[in-house]
Amino acid sequence: MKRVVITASFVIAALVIGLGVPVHGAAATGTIKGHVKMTGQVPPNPRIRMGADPLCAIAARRSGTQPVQEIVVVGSDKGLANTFVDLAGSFAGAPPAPKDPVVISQKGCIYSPRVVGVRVGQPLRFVNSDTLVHDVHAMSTKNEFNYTQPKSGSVNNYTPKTPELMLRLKCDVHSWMTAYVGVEAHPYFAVTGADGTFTIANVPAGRHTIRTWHERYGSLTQVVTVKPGETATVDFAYKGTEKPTAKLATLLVP
Ligand SMILES: [Cu+2]
Repeated sequence: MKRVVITASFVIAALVIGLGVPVHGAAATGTIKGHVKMTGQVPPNPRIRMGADPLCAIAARRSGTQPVQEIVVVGSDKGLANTFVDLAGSFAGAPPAPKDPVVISQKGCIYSPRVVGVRVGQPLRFVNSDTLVHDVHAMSTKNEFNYTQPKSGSVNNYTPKTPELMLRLKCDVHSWMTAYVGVEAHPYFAVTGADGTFTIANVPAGRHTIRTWHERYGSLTQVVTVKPGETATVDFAYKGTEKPTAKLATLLVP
């Protein structure tokens, strides 16, 4: 009799576990596509004066264009580039962080990309592509590092330990150099491209809070419902009159 009870318990346990596993794994996720727009007047970006380091000034002259702080970059159809987009909340079943590093280069004394996302546990790689010294410094108490990169080809890796929105980088040699890194515990994030569009794939089906972050205009939030195997569309619009929050003000470049 005892054996029968134990066997029955196993069967019930197996059924319960089985019910928790999606039958059609791929179909239990969907895609979010969106467009971030700047509907107001587009302000000019500040020019970067690189005279403090003649080697940077020479590199900039060689590039043939006057370098600017690419704070508000608007493409066709008023799409706002360099906007970080992510889902709020935690996702226990998310796939593990990729092993491939997210690379931030320093070329012509400018960080590229300016806005990027990385997973906790995924390497962030800094590469010096200039023939002069840079110093990558995290303005952070959650993910602290400071790497002096003395020459062309210098490489350092840092693996973030804690989620952080947003981690600001600055160069201790060149005050104008700025980049922002969204450090995420899950993979559901993106950065808008030159046309302001973004795609977040393989999102678990359900209702999610989706939010944006822009270095000048701050955050916008919406709720989106993702259906299995379908694409949900979310559009955001900044007016251009948004006041930077206190935290944003401390991040803004001079
Ligand atoms: Cu530098």
